[in-house]
Amino acid sequence: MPNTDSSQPSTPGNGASASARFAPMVAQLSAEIAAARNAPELANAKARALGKDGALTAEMKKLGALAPAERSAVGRELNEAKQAVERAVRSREAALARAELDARLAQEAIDVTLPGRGAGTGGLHPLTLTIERIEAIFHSIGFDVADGPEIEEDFFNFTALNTPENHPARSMHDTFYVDAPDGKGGGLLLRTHTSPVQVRYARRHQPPIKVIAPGKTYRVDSDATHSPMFHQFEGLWIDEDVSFADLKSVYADFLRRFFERDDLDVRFRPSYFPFTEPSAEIDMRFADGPLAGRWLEVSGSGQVHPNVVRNFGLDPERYIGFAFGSGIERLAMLRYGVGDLRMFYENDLRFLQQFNR
Ligand code: 2U9
Repeated sequence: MPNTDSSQPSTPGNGASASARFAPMVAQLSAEIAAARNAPELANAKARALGKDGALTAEMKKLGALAPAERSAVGRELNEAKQAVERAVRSREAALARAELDARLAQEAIDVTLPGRGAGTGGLHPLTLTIERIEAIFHSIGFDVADGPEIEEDFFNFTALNTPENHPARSMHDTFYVDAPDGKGGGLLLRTHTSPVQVRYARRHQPPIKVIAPGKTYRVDSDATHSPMFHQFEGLWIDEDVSFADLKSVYADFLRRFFERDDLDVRFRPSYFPFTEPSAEIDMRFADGPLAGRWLEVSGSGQVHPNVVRNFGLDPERYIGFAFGSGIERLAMLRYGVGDLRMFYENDLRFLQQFNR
């Protein structure tokens, strides 16, 4: 194989046509030009031959001192020498450019035989998967799914839920308030629960009312088990003759289907919420597995307070309501065995991809 690496210096090829008088000089200059390894070296070699202080330029300057007859002969030979050197420069320029292109092509080569990277279709977030699962279960037993604004009016978030201004329970629901352009509060805030969705829904529908409201909620709270933005779903069931027994069977059935297991006990523990009376925490307990035997708090619940039923425009003497509220992150952590709530919000693909296989 001949050496085709044109970035390497080569022997001068075309100085030979210059006449004998300047042949050694042309050979020397052409060799320097051919030895240039890059553009700056080539520019230097060219300057040494043809520049202001170059070797051939010096010969040109000597022409004036010659006799007229000799001057034209030497001048012609000098011209030929100059052209020979210029050809050497152009030839080296072309070789360097070709070498640079070859190097780039080699470096940027694409191996078209490699397998493709795939379409990268993405997948649903584990909290979205959990919400879809909750919706499907409640939908299958006749519950409607509702949503509403995350920026709420004070009335729907608090007052309609039996939590008037200055009620001590408001301090447990500290949230983010929206400034109106006029500098006044405007009465808008980030909702602290999805209950306002059900208030809006109940004011537009007639009993029997069976609805769940999943979505984002906000509180001033941030640690390993609390995030200022989190998700919850709440359920509301209003009719003339529902009872705590109905609430318990619906919620226990939900838990068994959500966790896909039957070895699950449910208990109600007395509690307090301003919008329900009486109120209860719902605890559950697995018989088997790593969490076996431990009571785990999974929801709040209660009979909807008569004042709240009245705020729906309904007569609390005729209608009775039951409600529950559960944190979606908490249920997802228990179902998937996730130890830290913050993993849901960090967008680490190594975590997220595990839910879409
Ligand atoms: C209406 C009336 C009453 C919903 C309820 C709870 C109890 C409750 C918390 C559980 C964990 C919120 O995500 S959490 O921090 N919720 O304890 N929620 S009763 O009661 C309602 C809802 C709507 C109209």
